[in-house]
Amino acid sequence: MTVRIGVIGTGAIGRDHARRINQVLAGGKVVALSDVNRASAEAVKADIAPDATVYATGEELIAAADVDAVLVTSWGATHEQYVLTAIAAGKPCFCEKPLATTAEGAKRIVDAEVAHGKRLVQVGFMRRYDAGYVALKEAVQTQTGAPIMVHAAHRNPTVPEAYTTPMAIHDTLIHEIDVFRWLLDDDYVEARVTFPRSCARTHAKLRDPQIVTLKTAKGVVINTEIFVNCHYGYDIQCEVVGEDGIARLPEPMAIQLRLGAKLQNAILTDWKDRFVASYDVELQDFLKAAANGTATGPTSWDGYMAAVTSDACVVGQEREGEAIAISYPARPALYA
Ligand code: NAI
Ligand code: NAD
Ligand code: ISE
Repeated sequence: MTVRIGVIGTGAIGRDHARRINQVLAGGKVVALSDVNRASAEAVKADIAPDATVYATGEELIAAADVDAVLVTSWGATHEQYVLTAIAAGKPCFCEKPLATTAEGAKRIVDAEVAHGKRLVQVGFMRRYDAGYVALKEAVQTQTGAPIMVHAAHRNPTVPEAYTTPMAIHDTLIHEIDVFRWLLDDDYVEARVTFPRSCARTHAKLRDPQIVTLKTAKGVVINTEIFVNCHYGYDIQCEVVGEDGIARLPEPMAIQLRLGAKLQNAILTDWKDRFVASYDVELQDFLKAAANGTATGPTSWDGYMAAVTSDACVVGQEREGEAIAISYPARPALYA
């Protein structure tokens, strides 16, 4: 079966996901596009999906009879309305992170999916599909002994002026928030934020870098540096310290050069390249489940837990150095 896909939001990642579906993966075809900037949807139609219909609104796209499943890749603040509309239409929906920009919004999605009675939503937490993180989880479960600490870093070379201090959490750290819950099979109880002096390359509305410390229910402490004007590259680091040893996330494959009296490995500069394979695998997983009218992978509940944790971290930014408690309701049976 070919799953007929509608894409809402055809910017950087919407375009890239449309390319994946039409040119890389099996079992799907982009038949519908929508973007508030209609020219962007028209450009994706011209370049990638010539047979697709361009709709004026995401709601019309979701309602279209020939759309079997939906990709929500518009700006974060618009995700909730489209995911709720897709659930109401009973159509599988892949939603880029964040599932919603507030915990209340994410909870409304959880409640709607639970009321529907069957999974329809997959959240775009692609790191769970990264071969490096999968190998790291295996090593943590079988070799290093019970985890005690995690040291991590999420570094972007640069960000635009519109990227402000809370976005370091909602937009960037959210990947670590999700992947460490999954990696450690644990939940968070406390968050704390510390700001070193800001780097020279940042702007007035962004304190960069920041250090976020999360504590889990099992007592693991995770320190993550978020540095989004690090200049030198796109760099994701992670080291898990266990009772018996330490496991480290592998570096992306790179040719080693002996050149000009230096031993060198190139460092990537773009998230699109760093996680290219994971995006392929997550969307292939989505197509497979959508063909059966359901969803798999990261759940609405994972999106909700990420939102609850993000909100606590943002409070932590406002109350530097203070421990902010994280609490959440019981997990519904649908996500057991
Ligand atoms: P973008 O700004 O390049 O693209 C967003 C597009 O959505 C724009 O074309 C915009 O016109 C459109 N749009 C905005 N509101 C809309 C609405 N109500 N209806 C239809 N279209 C709308 O942004 P980008 O970088 O593609 O990010 C999109 C989403 O993807 C965000 O949620 C972001 O967090 C997520 N993302 C995830 C990444 C990952 O590693 N998983 C990487 C980059 C982005
Ligand atoms: P972008 O700005 O390049 O694209 C967003 C697009 O959405 C734009 O074309 C915009 O016109 C459109 N849009 C905005 N509101 C819309 C609406 N209401 N209806 C339809 N279209 C709308 O942004 P992006 O970098 O592609 O990011 C988009 C989403 O993807 C964000 O949620 C972001 O967090 C997520 N993202 C995820 C990753 C990842 O690694 N998983 C990486 C980048 C972005
Ligand atoms: C972007 O939206 C992503 O999701 C990238 O994976 C992340 O590294 C970046 O900081 C975000 O802005």
